[in-house]
Amino acid sequence: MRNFLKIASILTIGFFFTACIGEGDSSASEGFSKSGKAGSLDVTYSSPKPLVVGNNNISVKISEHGKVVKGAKVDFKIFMPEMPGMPYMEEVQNFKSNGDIYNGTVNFSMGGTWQVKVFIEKDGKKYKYSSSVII
Ligand SMILES: [Cu+2]
Repeated sequence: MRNFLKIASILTIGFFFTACIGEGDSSASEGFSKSGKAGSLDVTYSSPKPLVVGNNNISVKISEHGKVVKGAKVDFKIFMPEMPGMPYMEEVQNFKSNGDIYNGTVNFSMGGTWQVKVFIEKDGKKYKYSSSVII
């Protein structure tokens, strides 16, 4: 019985560990950060604080083959599908370029799961990064 519990707890810890890595969350830091691919681009979006209902300062960092991508057009879109008693909601922000990152303020108007799309235009090419967050 003792061995079984030991194995079960090791498996549980292992599962959470894998889940975190798989999601691309950096749970170790206090803020929020998530990353993934948009074609050949690596995209990370983050906030110095955990995301909340209301305004959030969000930064997007883009790199290609390890090199920071500057001067791209970055649109940050969030949306929540229609639900019983709630219409479809969306917000799109054009993020301003600020050195190596792109910044914007995003307002999550309610709690729940929001879909996130980052549209990037670089050298006439279009890229899209899809993600989601739970507020
Ligand atoms: Cu909703």
